Amino acid sequence: MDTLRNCSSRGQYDELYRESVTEPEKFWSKLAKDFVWSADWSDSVSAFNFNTDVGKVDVSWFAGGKTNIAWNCIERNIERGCGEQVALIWEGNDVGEEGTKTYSELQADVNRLANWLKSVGVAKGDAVVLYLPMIMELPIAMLACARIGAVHSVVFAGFSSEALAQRLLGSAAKVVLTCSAVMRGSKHINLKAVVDEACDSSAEKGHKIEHCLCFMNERLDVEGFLTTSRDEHWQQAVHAQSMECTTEWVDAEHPLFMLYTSGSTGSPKGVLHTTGGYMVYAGATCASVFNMQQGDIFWCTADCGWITGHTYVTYGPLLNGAASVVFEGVPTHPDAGRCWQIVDKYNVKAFYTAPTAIRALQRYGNDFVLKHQRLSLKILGTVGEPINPEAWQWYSEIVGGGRCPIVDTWWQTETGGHMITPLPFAIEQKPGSATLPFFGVQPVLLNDAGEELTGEAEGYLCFKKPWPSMFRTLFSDHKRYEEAYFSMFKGYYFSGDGAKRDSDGYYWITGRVDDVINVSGHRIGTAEVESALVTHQECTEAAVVGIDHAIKGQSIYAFVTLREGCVLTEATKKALVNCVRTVIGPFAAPDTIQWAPGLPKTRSGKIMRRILRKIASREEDSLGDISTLADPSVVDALVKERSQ
Ligand code: 6R9
Repeated sequence: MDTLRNCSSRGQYDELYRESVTEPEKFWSKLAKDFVWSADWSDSVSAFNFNTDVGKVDVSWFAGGKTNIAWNCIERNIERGCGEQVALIWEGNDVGEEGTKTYSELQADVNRLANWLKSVGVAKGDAVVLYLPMIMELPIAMLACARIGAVHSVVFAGFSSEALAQRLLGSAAKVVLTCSAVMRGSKHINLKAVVDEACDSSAEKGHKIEHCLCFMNERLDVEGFLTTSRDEHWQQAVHAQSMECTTEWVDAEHPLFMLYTSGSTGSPKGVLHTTGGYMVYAGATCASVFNMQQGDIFWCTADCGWITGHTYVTYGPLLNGAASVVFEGVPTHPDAGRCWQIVDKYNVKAFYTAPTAIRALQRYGNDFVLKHQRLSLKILGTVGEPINPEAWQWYSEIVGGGRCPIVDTWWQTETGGHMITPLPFAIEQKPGSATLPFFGVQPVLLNDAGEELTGEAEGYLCFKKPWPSMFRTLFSDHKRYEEAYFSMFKGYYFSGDGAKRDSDGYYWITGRVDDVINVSGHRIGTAEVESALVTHQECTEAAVVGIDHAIKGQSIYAFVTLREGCVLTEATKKALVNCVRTVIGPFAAPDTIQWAPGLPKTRSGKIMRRILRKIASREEDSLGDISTLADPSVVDALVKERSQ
């Protein structure tokens, strides 16, 4: 890993990159050897097939090798003499709420919880659902699953009970881990009630949750949170367990976790990641992109409910022996200086957040930043959506004081780790560009005909070769995996994003080319929001699009058609928004709801969202070709309706 950490010039990057793509086996095995394996992998480091004409899409890395990622995150550091070093730093919602865990303490907690999981029958390969806020028990629970070879499925604690129920069913988990309640900003959220509803709903559909372990949030007065016979009090149950737990050494290709994400069609997809390749890549990207060294203080503001939290709150930092900040609150509570106060409090070296947070904080003005020192900061990172150059400049000049490189990291739930990103001290940055591929990553831009474009170009962002942390399948739906990602361009993984390459070979992500909306860095499928809207009894049809939003990047604009005789009153709009909050969660709520006397459809009945996007963005002057519409007059009707 030191070779990666020491890469500090463009020449060194070019050289290492060349080696990574010409001799990937050598390159990746060298890095993998930094970790502890109980059995070596066989001769070939990786094997793959991306083309369904040739057979099943299949990817493997380090096959034959055996390892355990929890061991590599914990014992490997303890054996290096870092047991007393801090592994997790917890900062609560309110100022003054705080806590830490050393690597040795983490080991004890992980083992106790792993033993509890075993005591209720969780075995290697079983799924466990985690519905937890950002408290240290969340990374601890992930590691406890990994310790025994169980597969964690973290569900972001902002999802509704229906969305949680869907994921409980989807993963076939029998055990769920949660927390009594939590504060987010000034909002009190009763998580346990959400879990109860979800378990009941899942039981109605024939899937019974047998055990629910509930962490008692002692900061909040939640009486009677143990409501059913499946419930157990976390602290009491876990305290009774032994601190010793046998590590389950698993095959490199043993599933580590699944994580649901939104696609352009259908229900959310259970992206499945395996152990060995994910571990090596999470460790390598952290070492490189955040220049992470043992003992560093690293803060990624993402929630562990998303992939960014998996790789850059939990696994990556611990694999590098760093201390990872777990922040329960929001950046504007109690005021917009909270992040910089935390940076100073813990001497954070690298800070990693989403452009939406940067834009939101920028709006509060510079004073909130400038009243804190921020001298410990060396690297600033962004992820989740394209960053506009104004926000980039503000981040660089005001937050970073002009001293910190900005790493604009492009990647996805599916990719497991950074794919296109600057290395902080080796690659010159350009505001708004994710710059160049990470080691071993070979992006290609394709045109509509599936031809590779060379030089300066714009096209579909695809990958022809696998990288270690690539997802291996969609949980129990390999066919959908092939159809959703490998059928559009035979022989390529298609990311769903468009990108441009400039004359320096730098990549500029232009955003999703499918129907996925990116609100505040959260991926939301149009189909999911539409099916939530039509759960309202008066709503017969809905079509949603994303439109530009100054802070959130995109916001959701919904067109709805109601039953004959029904009127879209303010109350109905509210009720429709509530349907989305209930089915998905508050973060997916549309900002605008417009009545649609009809929707622009092709003769085959496909909604043309391109046209709706133009109408919603008030750009009807540039509608383009509407001749394929079954009824072109709906366009005028929608424009008229919008202006009312
Ligand atoms: C890690 C994560 C993935 C989608 C991706 C793209 C967008 C992420 C970006 C970016 C431009 C960046 N995206 N990082 N767009 N520049 N630096 O966010 O995963 O939630 O799966 O979202 O986010 O559109 O396809 P995920």
